[in-house]
Amino acid sequence: MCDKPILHYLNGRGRMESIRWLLASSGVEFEEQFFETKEDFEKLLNNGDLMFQQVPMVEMDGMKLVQTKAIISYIAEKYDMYGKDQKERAYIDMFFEGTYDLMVLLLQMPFMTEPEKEDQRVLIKQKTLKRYFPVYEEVLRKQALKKQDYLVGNKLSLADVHLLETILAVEEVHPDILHDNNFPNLQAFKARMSALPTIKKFLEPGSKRKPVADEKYVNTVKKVFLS
Ligand SMILES: N[C@@H](CCC(=O)N[C@@H](CS)C(=O)NCC(=O)O)C(=O)O
Repeated sequence: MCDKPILHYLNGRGRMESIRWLLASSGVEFEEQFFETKEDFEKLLNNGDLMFQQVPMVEMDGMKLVQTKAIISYIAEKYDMYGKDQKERAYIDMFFEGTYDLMVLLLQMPFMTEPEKEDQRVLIKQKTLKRYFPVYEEVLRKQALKKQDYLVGNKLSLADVHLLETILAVEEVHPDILHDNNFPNLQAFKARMSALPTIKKFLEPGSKRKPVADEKYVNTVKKVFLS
């Protein structure tokens, strides 16, 4: 019997990647069971393991957890990444939802046609610069005045982990976005966060972090879910 969480998904980012980030940042080791074919996915379905016939699914603590945000909340709570009280948790949720909305735009991109991808690139830049990054820059600026390194309280939380994941994902599309647009606090945050031992390890080659979706992955997703 395996005590580590077991993550059931494809061998790619998708909705599972933020769960991988959160576990890894919390210093929690996990196993992964990938499926590559429609038949593999159907096996899980036929076993009745997927409450809504969807993944991600995470086996932990005797449960088969589904629904990404429910899984993330459970893990954040369990590993003390969810603030010290209800108010901190409300802010963590708001910050997380903001970066999650931006991340959805990024996750959609590999599945688009080339002209659609170009439009999406523009949309991501516009939303990043006008809506999302200024919020986090300002929060971090105020936190820095109080000598606090994180978005909420003075402790690493889900909000920080997901912000770093999102910054790195946006940079894959717009590499100079932080530097060219005067986000000094986000730049400092990125450097600090990337140096935390658990995160540093996750960022190193050979970790369970997944690469940006390539054509092979896109085809696998289509084969498994859309054929
Ligand atoms: N609300 C769910 C959505 C999950 C979802 O759409 N999963 C996709 C794969 S990323 C899936 O299982 N699709 C198959 C289907 O919906 O039949 C969540 O956030 O976990």
